[in-house]
This record gives sequence, C-alpha cells and structure tokens, in this order.
Amino acid sequence: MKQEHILIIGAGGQIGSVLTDTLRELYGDDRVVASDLHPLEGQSGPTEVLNALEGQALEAVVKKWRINQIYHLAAILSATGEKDPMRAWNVNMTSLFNVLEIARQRGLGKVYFPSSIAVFGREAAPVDTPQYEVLIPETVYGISKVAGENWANYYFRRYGVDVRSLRYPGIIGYQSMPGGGTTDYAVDIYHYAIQKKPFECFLRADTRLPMLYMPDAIRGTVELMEAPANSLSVRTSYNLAGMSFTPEEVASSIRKLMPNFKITYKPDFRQAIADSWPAAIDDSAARYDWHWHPEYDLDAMTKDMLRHLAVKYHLGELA
Ligand code: VAH
Repeated sequence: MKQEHILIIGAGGQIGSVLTDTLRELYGDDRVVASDLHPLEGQSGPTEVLNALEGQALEAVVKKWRINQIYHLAAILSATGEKDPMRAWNVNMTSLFNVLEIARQRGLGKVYFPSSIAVFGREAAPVDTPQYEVLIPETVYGISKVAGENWANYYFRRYGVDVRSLRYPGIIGYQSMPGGGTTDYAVDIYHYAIQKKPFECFLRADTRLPMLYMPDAIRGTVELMEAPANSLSVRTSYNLAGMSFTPEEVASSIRKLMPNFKITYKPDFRQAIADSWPAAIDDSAARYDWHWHPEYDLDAMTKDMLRHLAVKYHLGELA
C-alpha cells in the first residue's frame, strides 16, 4: 500500500520551517511534504508549491501524496493583517475551510490549526487568562482565530475530524524570521544584539506579553498531536504558556552576556495591539490533559539564542 504522508502548509514560515525539520527527524524525511506559496530551497524531503486558497490545488496534493495529516501554518499575522483587514480575513478563513473540508471529505487522520493569544481582547483577564474566557479580539487576525477555533470545534463535533489547536504566545527562535507579528521585536532584538547594533523597539519598555521559545513551541505541538484523542477536553484551542516578559527584561537578560547592548523605544501602531492582549495566560488545561510543560525561561532562551546566532553570523563562539 502506498505510504501515507504529512503535509505542512506554510512550511517556509517562522514556525513551519522548524516544524518541518522536526517532523522529518521524527517520522522520516520522505514522510513529510513541505509546501508554501513559493518554491522551498534546501529541503531534505518532498516539497510542493501550493496556494491553500485554491481548494482544488490542495486536493490534488492530498491525493498525489496520500496525505493523512495536515499542519496548516499559513496565515496573515496581527500587524500585517491590520494593513488589509479583508485580505487577512479571506486568506486566514478560506485556507482553513479548504483544509477542514478536504479532511472531512477524505477522512484524514489529524489536522493541526494554530491559534493565538490574539483571540483575547481588553475584556479578558490580563493575568492568568483562563482557558474559557471572553473572546473579543481587537485585530482581524484575532477575529479569524476565534472563528477558526469554533470551526475546528464544529468539524470535530459534527464530522469527527480530529482537529487540534494551540493558542501560541509570541514565538522566538534563531532558525527563522517572523513575518508581520506584534511580537516580532522579541526575535529581532537578538539579531541586533549579536551584531552589536543598538536596537529600536516598536513597543514600550514595560509591555509584558506571553512568549515561548521555539523548541518548547515545537515540542508542545508534537506532544499535542501525539496525545490520545480521548485525553483532549479542548477542541477549540488550548492556551499554551511558556514565559511572560517585557522588552526591558529581554534587554537586561541580553546584557548579562553582552553588557554593552543598547535599546531605545519608539512605540508604533503595534503598541495598541499588544495592549489589547493579556500579559500572562493560564495553560492548566494543557498541563492536565496532555502533560504540557515549558522547559525554557528567559535567560536560558537568551543564552541559546545568542549562542546559535553567533554561529549564524559567523562570529565564532559567543565571547
Ligand atoms: C503575532 N506572532 O504577533 C503572532 C502571535 C501572539 C502573537 O500570534 O501576530
């Protein structure tokens, strides 16, 4: 019988690129089909050029590779979405509907759909934001994620499609650059620091946000997808937390290793988005249902980020 495969949509993105490598290490290079809008370079396994807005193109890839699982990681994020709200809504929702429908029609095994702490608005508890909380998002991105969570829950309850989801905080990693988010500063700051350049932050110094280091985010995603279906009580999307920090706390953490690092603050339109989000969320449902636990705190992340970026920028070992 022809082997079944896993399809990653958005495999060229910040999370998708790292998840592709991890899933190939876990399940075999040839088991994971990496797809994106543009050709992907330097791949160790099969790739496809795929626009997930085109349902027939997605169906053709699913049939060609006998896809049994889909990780749908393509979306327009919070900051970019506010520049063209209707395009963000159309891209985020049409692509999700195409994935959910193909999963229903062909009886796919599992679907992963990332949500975000962007589902919360100013009415939500700002600290220890509970799993079940008032969801009044203030970005189109957040609105599309609330709608997406409810469609995921509907396809599970109505059609039995095993859709699983995590409300990611800001994700920080050295392997890839973020694209159009409000938490992107937390990645950019390390690239400036390792190059000994001063960093201008687009958020206020005291803006506390939920964040997660990439290794934790990827491990949490795999652990959720490998958990027994009957252990999962949440079919909208699980709160997922790692740490919460402010730009000035990141700068202090960096200065423990690079004492001369300098940061200035020039808040822009993304400050209002960040102000609508909680500072720290409660992820006890994930910890109870599938034993989630983060492993990195801010200083451990800083050390790992700077160590890897020193190599990336050919700066030798971090002094
Ligand atoms: C964004 N990085 O900033 C994403 C994320 C919690 C933030 O969803 O839009």
